[in-house]
Amino acid sequence: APRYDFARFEAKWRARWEEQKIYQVDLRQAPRPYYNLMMFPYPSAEGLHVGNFYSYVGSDLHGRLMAMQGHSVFEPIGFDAFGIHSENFAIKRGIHPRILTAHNVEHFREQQLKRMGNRFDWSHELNTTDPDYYRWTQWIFVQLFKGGLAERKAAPVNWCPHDKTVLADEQVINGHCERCDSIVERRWLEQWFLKLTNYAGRLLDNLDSLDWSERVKASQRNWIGRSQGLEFRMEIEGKPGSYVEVYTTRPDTISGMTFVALAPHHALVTEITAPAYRDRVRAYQETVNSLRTQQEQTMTGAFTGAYAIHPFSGERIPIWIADFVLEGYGAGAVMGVPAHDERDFTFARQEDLPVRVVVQPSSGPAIDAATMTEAFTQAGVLVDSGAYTGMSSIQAQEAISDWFEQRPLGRRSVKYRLRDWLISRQRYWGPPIPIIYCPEHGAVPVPEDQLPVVLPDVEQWMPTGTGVSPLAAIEDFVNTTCPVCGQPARREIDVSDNFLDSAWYYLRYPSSDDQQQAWNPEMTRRWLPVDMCIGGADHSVLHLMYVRFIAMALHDLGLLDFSEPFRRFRANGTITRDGAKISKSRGNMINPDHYVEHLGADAFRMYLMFMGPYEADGDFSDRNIGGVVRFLDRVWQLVQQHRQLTAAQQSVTREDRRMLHVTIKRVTEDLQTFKYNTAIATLMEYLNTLTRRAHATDQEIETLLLLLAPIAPFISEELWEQTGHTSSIHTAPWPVYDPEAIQQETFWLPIQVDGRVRDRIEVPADTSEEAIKQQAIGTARIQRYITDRSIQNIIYVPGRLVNIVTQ
Ligand code: ANZ
Repeated sequence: APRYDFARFEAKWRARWEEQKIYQVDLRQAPRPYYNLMMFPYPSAEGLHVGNFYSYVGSDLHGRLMAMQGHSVFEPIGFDAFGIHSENFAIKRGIHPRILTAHNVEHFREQQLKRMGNRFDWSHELNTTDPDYYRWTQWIFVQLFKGGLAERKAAPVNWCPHDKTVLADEQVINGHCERCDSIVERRWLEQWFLKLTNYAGRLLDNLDSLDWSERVKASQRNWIGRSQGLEFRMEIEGKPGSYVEVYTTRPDTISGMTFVALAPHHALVTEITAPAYRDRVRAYQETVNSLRTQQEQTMTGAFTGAYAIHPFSGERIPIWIADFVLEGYGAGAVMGVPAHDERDFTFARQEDLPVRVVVQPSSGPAIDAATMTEAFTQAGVLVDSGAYTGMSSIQAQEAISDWFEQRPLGRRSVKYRLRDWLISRQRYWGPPIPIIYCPEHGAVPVPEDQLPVVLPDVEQWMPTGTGVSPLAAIEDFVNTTCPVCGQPARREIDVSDNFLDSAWYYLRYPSSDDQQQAWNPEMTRRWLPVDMCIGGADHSVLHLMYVRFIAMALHDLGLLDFSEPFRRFRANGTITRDGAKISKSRGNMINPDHYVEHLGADAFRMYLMFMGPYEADGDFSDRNIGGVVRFLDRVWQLVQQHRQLTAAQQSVTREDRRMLHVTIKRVTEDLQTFKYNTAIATLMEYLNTLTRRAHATDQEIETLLLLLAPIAPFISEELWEQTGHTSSIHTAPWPVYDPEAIQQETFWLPIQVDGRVRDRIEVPADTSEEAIKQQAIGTARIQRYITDRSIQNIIYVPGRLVNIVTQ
């Protein structure tokens, strides 16, 4: 028989599905809404990569299963087409991002997404660069601004001195420019921030009750970085009324403080620096504008000539400025305890500052300041700490915190490492931030009926090299009037971060054709929150944090009923090659189109899902892809042979029936729990079982096709039609197993002694002949008949009877 001609049938079904719109749901009527979301792609690189494919196919398997199980599944897709990814790609090609993006979107949609066999509902396609979309991105910004959640302040940006451009944080790899590897500097600019930190506590606490992959929740907890400590102030020598405030998580180590360090640009620096140190401090502040790389072990700093007064001992403690102290964290200042903090230890050794041990391990050898080579950072027992000597670290932390709170010179406080979200980008390819600056009225949001602020279509779109957005040069754009007073005013020239576009797209899909509002309340009530979102774990902390934050903020502003966007989230594994992440720079790219072209979408889908557990990371190799191709061919052959059979030739045993139902059960449960690889293995075994038999039944063939449908949607659809079905397999109901059929079958056997029935036994269907004979002679009743006779023979007629012949 001829082999399965995937190219012909995949083309046939793509066209048919599109024409019959079988993947479009009527959003207003659908009886059992189920929103199956996948992360929309950046249409930036050469095309979808194998990681996108892997994620999308796995998500589609879920959507298809839910649909066959009776849900009205909405599976939309779109393009996250603004931002640095698209713009950098445009820079590399020297093509205007508008032209290149449109071209890429076309390629992604027609050549890739439509071929992969996902049940996308294209009638709700989104593109974030579409003014109909970013109008609402801007509208959201205005709502946040009005709600006090958008704020403008001076902040450092990453500046690449070689490329002469501002970089997004994601483009700074260990302090170096992602593109040219120069050390990134920082520059100060007025920037817009969204107040993510207002939500730190809720973003953290809600995680406990979210049905999300644990690995994502763990990353988010870590990124939010809650810590509990003491904030306290110390007097500055010779400056009554001036204090330096520090934050510590180890108040028990306070007697070991030998210096104080401020962030280099701390507000106190100018005030406290002694005249003799001013030049050196100023020079240091300038050099420190180069960001340190994370691997760098050396730290830099400068002495201010000023001293703080130790709150317990009254000693003079030198105040330094140092680059390891972060500006925006805690109080932007630390008490330096070299003996018990690694960074402080490194800094003290370098600057020759004293090391004073005040915590000793509760068991084992004591620490000696003169010989220690690294800080002792664990809890222990206090020494040389006045009234606190002898306490455990835990006791001392409480007692010392109490001491400060009673004065009051300090308070216990909770800090989060999470920062506010800097959304200003001094770039071209994004939605202009909808703000107008009026000399009289300050920053005024663009009135909502004037949105969108359209991104001007200009020739000079490349980064300018001045650190200022290319939009600054466009007079028509910049010059406007104040919405409040009508006087001349200037527009904001920065665009917003690409992550803002993707922080709300899921809200827009169901309402994609609504021109009046960002999301239609009725659609939103019916379809949201998203039932299942599946995507890469690499988005654990940026995208997936922002999406939660925006939902919470919109909820608090009264614009959404819910505050968590996704009921469930599952992270698919990351595909690697020889353990390394796949990337263009490593030259280990895998071209999914090649496989689709040569082996078919079904085979590639099935192979990707067969490689390993869907949620686990794993290496890609196409070594075993031939096995999947052969499997599909054998399914094809089996069905071709089956079509020759007459109904009379079909028969099943109890065991055949049991296998059928066991297969349904296993495949269903594995698909539901994302064990796609074992579901496929079960189907492979089942195919072997069927091919070994002379004749499979219609029901067995149908079930095989139904179970295969989510994984290999094309071949299953074609064979479904060939076996006489007139409507799509993808709208057919999912098979349900019969719990009774999967029980091990048993049967009753009459036992004769010399041809007369004397007893009956119940035995499992697969019991061996020997075991049956043993059981037959062992029953109490049979024993009575045979005790005084000798057994000449035991005859077993399979499934019918046992006859014991005596002498
Ligand atoms: C003194 C001390 C002694 C500290 C000791 C630790 C161990 P987390 O857990 O991350 O919150 N710190 C405080 N503010 C800082 C800033 N702006 N930049 C850099 N480091 C800062 O860490 C809190 C600890 O980090 C604080 O506790 C402080 O050092 C440091 F044996 O204070 B500790």
